[in-house]
Amino acid sequence: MPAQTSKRVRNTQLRRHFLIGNEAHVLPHPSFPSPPPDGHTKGWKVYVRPLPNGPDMTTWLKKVQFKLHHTYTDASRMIEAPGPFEVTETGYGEFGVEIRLYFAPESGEKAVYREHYLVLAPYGSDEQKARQSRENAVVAERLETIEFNEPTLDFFRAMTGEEQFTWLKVVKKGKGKGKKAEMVFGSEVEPTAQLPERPVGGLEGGGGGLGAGGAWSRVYERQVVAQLAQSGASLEQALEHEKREMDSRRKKMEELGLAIATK
Ligand code: SLL
Repeated sequence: MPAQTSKRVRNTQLRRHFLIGNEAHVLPHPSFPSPPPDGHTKGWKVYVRPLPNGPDMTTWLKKVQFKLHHTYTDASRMIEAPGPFEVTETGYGEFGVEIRLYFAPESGEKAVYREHYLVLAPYGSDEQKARQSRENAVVAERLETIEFNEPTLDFFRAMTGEEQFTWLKVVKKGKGKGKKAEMVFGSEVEPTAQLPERPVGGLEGGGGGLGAGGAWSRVYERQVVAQLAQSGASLEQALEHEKREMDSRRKKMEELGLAIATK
């Protein structure tokens, strides 16, 4: 474990949401070399990404190792901050990408492991599949959460600081002579470390995934969870969702003053 640089903040938990996923396209595709390598039918990108409008990921995430299928040369790919934390490749088959997340040294936390099974073929309902084929784009991503329990003081300071949102700011030109340019948030939506309750911006139809310019929300999260469950890609996600649903149902019942006998 990396050296711990400051004492820990008791009874405190820091949480960050982020995305792990992949996009995939049938070759030939403008983002990939043509002609493709022999036998390669798909171009794809696997990634670890911040939520749109979320705090800077590199406050806590310093490098990401993506371990590809052994049929790839240099199967182990290390991506250092500032990223983007992604690997772009071509190939013919799906496999589980092993992902290791390495944290900021001041966190005193050791690396954690995640897996993302590449999804290269259209999935979901018939309409969703048709849309993915029509647009030649499959996106399979999920919301991930990382928790830091009793963080070190240094890490706590970094994770609660304003600077994490600087990356969302854009330069706004001052109006009139002599007026200074200032840094403002580029979006109409306040930046937040929480999940937005509703989609931010457009989100037409399902199945296409979030994409680069999209937005995340609890509403969308539920759509994705349903999709994943349907495609059988992640039973665990569905269970998580169910658990949250159960908790909120329980809360509602409690609010209604109903006694629940559980143990
Ligand atoms: C499958 N069990 O057959 C999987 C294996 C392997 C993917 C998938 C190789 C790329 C290369 C490639 O696409 N490997 O030749 O560099 O579906």
